[in-house]
Amino acid sequence: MVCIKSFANDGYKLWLQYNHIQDKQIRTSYQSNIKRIIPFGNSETIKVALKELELGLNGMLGSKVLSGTKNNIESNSLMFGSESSLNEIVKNQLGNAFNEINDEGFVIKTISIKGKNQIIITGKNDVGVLYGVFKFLRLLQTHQSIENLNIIDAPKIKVRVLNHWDNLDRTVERGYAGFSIWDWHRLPDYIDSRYRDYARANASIGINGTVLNNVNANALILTPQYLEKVEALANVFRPYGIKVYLTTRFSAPIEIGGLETADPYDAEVIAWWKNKVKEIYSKIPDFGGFLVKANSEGQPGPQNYGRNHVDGANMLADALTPFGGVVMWRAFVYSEHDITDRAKQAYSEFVPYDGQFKDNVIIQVKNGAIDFQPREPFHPMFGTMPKTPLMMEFQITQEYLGQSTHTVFLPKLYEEVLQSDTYKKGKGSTVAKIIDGSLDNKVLTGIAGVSNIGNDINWTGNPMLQANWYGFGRLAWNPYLSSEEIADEWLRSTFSNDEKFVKPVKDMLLSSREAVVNYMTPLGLHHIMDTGHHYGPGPWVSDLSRPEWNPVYYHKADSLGVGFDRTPSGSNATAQYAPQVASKFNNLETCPEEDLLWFHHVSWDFKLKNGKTLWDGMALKYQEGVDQVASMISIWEEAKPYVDEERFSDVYMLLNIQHKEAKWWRDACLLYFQEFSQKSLPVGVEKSTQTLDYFKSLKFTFAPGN
Ligand code: GCV
Repeated sequence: MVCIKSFANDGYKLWLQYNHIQDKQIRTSYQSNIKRIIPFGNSETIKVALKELELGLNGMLGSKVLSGTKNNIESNSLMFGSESSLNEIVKNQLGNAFNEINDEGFVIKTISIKGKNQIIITGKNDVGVLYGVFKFLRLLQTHQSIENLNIIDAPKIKVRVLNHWDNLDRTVERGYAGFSIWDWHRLPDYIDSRYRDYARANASIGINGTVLNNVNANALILTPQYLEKVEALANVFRPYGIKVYLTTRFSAPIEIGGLETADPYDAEVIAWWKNKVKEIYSKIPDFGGFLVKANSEGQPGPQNYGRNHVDGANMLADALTPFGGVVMWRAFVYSEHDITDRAKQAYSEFVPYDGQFKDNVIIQVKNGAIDFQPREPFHPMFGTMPKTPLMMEFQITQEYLGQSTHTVFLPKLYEEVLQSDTYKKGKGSTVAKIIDGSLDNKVLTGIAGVSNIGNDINWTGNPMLQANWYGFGRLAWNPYLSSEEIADEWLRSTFSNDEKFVKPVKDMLLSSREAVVNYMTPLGLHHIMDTGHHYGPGPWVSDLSRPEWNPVYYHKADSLGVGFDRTPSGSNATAQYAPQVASKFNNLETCPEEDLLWFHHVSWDFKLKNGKTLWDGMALKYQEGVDQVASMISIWEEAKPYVDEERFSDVYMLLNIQHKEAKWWRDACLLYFQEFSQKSLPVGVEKSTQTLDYFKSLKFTFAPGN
C-alpha cells in the first residue's frame, strides 16, 4: 500500500481527525452500508450527533452522505435516536437490549426492515445515542467491520469528570499547555468555538462532567458575575451530556457573603449555602455539584471551627440534595502537625468516618497515598470505607512526570492502579471494582482526572499527551479496558491505521511509563523532584519548612542504605492494607521490586532478584530509562513516513528534550546517591559530565504551572 502523508496538522482535531480512508476496499464497504443518515428526534443532542456523523462520514468516506427521514427508510440507512423516538418495527428488532444498558448506554445494531439492511444507533436517552454515534465513528476510524453489528455498551461509572485546576486569571496550577481555555473575562457574551470542540472531544470518550476551576478555589466563582459565565459554559456543554461542577472555597460565606464565620453548624452559614445553591440551580438546572479541598495545604475547612470533614461535607450535601447535586469531598489531606508518615494520614483522618456521610457525598481519593508519583502503590483507603462511596482521582497533567515535554502514556499507570487487588473482600477485590461500585453495591460512583488541557493549539502541549486525556475518558467509561486496546484505538484515530506505524508506536507508548519510572524514581523511590515546580530532580532538597515537603523525607538515604521503612519496624503504613497485601509488602522476599524503596530501607549491598546489588541495580535502572527514551526516538524516526510533518517534528523535538532530561535525572540522582553509597558506577552506566553542584545550582524561577 502506498502511504500518502496527510496535510499539515497542528493536532487541534485530537483523535477526531476523520481522515479520508485511503483503502478503497474498506471505504467502499462502508459506503455501501451507509447510503443515508436518518435522525429520529430533533433535540439539541440529536442535532449535534447528526452534525458529528456528517463531519465524520463526509471526511472519512470523501463523499456527501445523503440524509433521509424516518418516514422514508430505504435500504442501508444509518438511523439514530433514543428509545422513545423509535417506531415499533425498529423496537421489535432490538429485543431486550434496552434492559442491558443504563441511562447513558447505547445499542448499535444491524437490523432488517422489509428485507433491507439498516443500522440503528439508539439508547434510552439522547446522550446514549450521541455516545453510540461516537463509537460508530470510531469503528470507521479504526477500520473495523460494520457488517452485522450488535454492540451493547454502557458506562460502568456514573460521574466521569475532568478536574481543571484553572484559576480565574487563566493561569493553570500544574498546567503545562498554556493558559486556561476558559476566557473568563470575555464570557458570557463571547463563546469561543473551542468550548464546543472541548465538549465534542469529551463526549466522544464518554466524559460527562467538568469541574471548571481549581481546587485551590477562589470564592469569586460563586458570585453572580461569575455564575453568569458558568451558565454560558453549561449551555454550550449541555447537548453533549456534560454537566458543570464548581469547586467551592469553604470560607466563601465570609469572603463573598459578608458573614463572620463559615462554621458548618452556624445557622446563617447553612442558610447562605442553601441560597447560593438555589441561585446556581436557577441558572443551571442540571448543575452537577461541588468539589471541595478542605483543610488541606492551607485551604480553609470545617476544622477551622472545630468541626470535621463529615460536618463540612454534609452541610453542603444538604444544600444540594433538593436539586440532585453531589459533593465530591477530597481526601488529599496531610498535616504539618502530624508527625506520622504522610502516607498514613488521609486514611487515619477519613476511615473512622465511614458511613457518616450523606448519600450524595463521594470521597475523592488520589490513586496513591502521596501525590501522583510516576509509580505509587494503590491508596490504602480503597476498600476500607465500604459504607462510603469513594471516587478515583488520577492526574492527567504530568506534574511529577516530566510535565508536557515527556511522552508518558498514562493509561498504563491507570490500568496498574485499577487492576491492583486490595483483597478487602478476598482475592479479586480490585480497585476497579471499588470505583465502579460493584464490590460494595454502590449507587454513586465516580472518577476524576486532573486535566492536562490548556489553550495551546494542540490542547495538551504535546500531541502525544492527548492520549492521556483520551485514555482517561475511555477508562472512566470502562475501567476494565486494557491500556493496549486504548493505545491501539487512539493511534489509529489520531494518526494512521498502517500496521507499520501502529505496532511500533504502540509498543513505544506502552513502555513509556516504565521508562519515566526508570529515569526518575526506580525501585520505589518517590517525591524526589525539585521544589515547588516539581520539574527535574532535587533529591538533595532538605530546607523546606514542612518536613514532608522535602525529598530527603522520602528517600532517607544514608551511608547504610536508602528507602522509607513503612513496615512494622518503621512507620507501619502497610498495616492500612488488607493482611494479604500488607504481608506481601512487608516481606522483602515478596515485596515487588518496583515498590521496594517505597516500603523498605535497604542497604546499598542488598541483593536484588537479578543478583545485582541495590546500588548497581539502581544505577542500571537509571541508565535503562535513558536508553528507553533513546529507542523511543528511533521508533519515532521510523514513523516519519506515516505522520504529517507538523506533528512529527513537534513530537521529535519533545522526545529529544525528554532524552536530555532523562540523562539529567540519571546523572543528578546517581551523583547525589553516590555520596551516600560511596560506590562506583557499574559497567554500562554512563558517567556524568557535570558535577553534583552544577545540578544543584540549576534554578527554574519561571517553570510553568507553579
Ligand atoms: C491543587 C499537590 C500539587 C498542588 C495541588 C495539590 C492538590 O500538592 O502540588 O498543586 O493543588 O496536590 O491535589 O490539592
